[in-house]
Amino acid sequence: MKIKFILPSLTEAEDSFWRPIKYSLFPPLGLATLASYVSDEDEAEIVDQHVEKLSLDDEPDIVSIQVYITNAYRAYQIADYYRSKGIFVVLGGLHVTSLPEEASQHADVIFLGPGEESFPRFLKDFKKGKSNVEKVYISKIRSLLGVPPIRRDLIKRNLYLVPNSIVVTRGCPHHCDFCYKDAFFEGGNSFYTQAVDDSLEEIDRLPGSHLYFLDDHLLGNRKFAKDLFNGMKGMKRVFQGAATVDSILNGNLIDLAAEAGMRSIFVGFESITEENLSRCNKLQNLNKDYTEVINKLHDLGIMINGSFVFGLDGDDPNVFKKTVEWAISNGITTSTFHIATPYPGTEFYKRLKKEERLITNNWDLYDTRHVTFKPRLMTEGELKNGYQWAYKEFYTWKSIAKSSLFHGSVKHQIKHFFYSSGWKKFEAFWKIIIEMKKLNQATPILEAVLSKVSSRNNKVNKREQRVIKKRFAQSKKKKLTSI
Ligand code: B12
Ligand code: SF4
Repeated sequence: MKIKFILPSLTEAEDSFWRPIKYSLFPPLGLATLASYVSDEDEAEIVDQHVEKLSLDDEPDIVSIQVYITNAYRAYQIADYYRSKGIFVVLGGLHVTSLPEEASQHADVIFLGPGEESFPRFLKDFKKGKSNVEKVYISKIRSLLGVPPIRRDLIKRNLYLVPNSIVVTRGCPHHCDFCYKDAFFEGGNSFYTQAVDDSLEEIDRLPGSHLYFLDDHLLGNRKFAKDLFNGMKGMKRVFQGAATVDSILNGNLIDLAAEAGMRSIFVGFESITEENLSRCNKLQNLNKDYTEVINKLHDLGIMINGSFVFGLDGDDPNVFKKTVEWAISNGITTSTFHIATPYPGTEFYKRLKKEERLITNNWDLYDTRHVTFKPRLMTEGELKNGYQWAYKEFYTWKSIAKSSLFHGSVKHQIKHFFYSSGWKKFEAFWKIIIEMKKLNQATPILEAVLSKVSSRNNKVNKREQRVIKKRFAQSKKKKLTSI
């Protein structure tokens, strides 16, 4: 029996916003996880349409497709095509879980929630004969204990800049109202981890030194994270990951992460206005001193990728300038800006729907680059233009240089400059490497940029710190009424 796993590319792959490098970063770990349940006598193949051509003239026994909101229409087209040839098609992933009725029109079977328990259950039923197969498989048991190692042998490493991406947890302990996670993990445990020893073994199996943890919140379970980082000491790894503001401030976990090799971190600041944070239930950021977070990370030589959302109900047209200035003046290395996007299934979506503020249900536009609802304190045009301006402004050479100079040590300044400009300013270079299918040969450059900087040299001067702290306190305290 042959099972073909497909990650369809998002619709944007054909328009002018397409950035090949962004979609050549990570291999499809979800599908490689599912493939680990395919028995030795059966054949499995993974095709990631973002980085390779998808041929449709084959006849596998099962086609298994991962559906995100932004690739949903393409996923349905592929599914419809295979089904028209009489091939058995199964669909799963975040969008299927959010909108099962929509997805089920394009599939023989759909899966709701994570697949570690439901997918092997389905394979067993399928082997007994198609009549034994259910229409909908709902994830019942949520655990990563005893799961087989993911099928990295099916990943074409040369097509990715970060072939060593890894996930050692699922979900997150928090409940932000715009996030996919509560809807996806509904009806069961929504945050759980691997056994530390399994994670360490998985890390050991990965060649090279660079790792990227794709976990929503790597510091979310403190005991697990502590044991993981202690176990990683001496493994000579450099790594990137994500964590929340409160977990960075709380205790010395982040110091342990740095000792284990953490060199860059994705932090969901989301908004510099308290009002917004409390409205979207981002309680883990409320009343937290962002400047302290930044200083702590920079002192440890950890670069920051700050995530910011625009268009929340407390945002007026001043939000773009304020946020960009804040990010630059705090030495944030890279910023990911998003237009607030109400994913179906989230509390945010339900609220906007009730308030009749949704303006489209074209899922292609739910990519955090388009406006899909009526903002409260600005027009749709102001939101879209402000978002585009923010990206442009943050990544001008002048801004990159200014932000780099925030750091006390020359080495950190240089690293910041190369990391930030490499990400946004060398599109042509990346395109050539991608076309040559040699992307993994650029990974050592990334490893060099992520090399350690000494914390002793990395302190910004005291006066500068005081100014930043004061400026931020003023902007964060601003109430909605006074904006
Ligand atoms: C890595 C990542 C990316 C990578 C994608 C790399 C890749 N090749 O997959 C990049 C950087 C390209 C990316 C881009 C974007 N991303 Co992204 N990304 C993620 C991230 C951080 C991790 C994904 C991951 O590997 N998870 C770990 C694996 C093990 O889990 P999984 O993939 O979900 O698979 C499991 C289940 O879903 C299920 N499953 C999945 N498919 C199937 C199929 C079948 C048949 C079955 C049985 C089960 C099943 O079983 C798997 C095992 O449990 C997630 C956040 C997250 N935690 O999921 C966001 C996330 C998926 N991204 C998101 C978004 C919005 C985007 C962008 C639109 C953002 C943007 N503005 O550009 C783009 C568009 C992506 C696209 N292709 O459409 C949202 C999706 C929201 C939604 N409702 O769909 C998420 C959830 C982030 C968030 N919190 O909002 N992303
Ligand atoms: S902290 Fe991040 S992953 Fe966790 S619920 Fe909030 S947005 Fe989602």
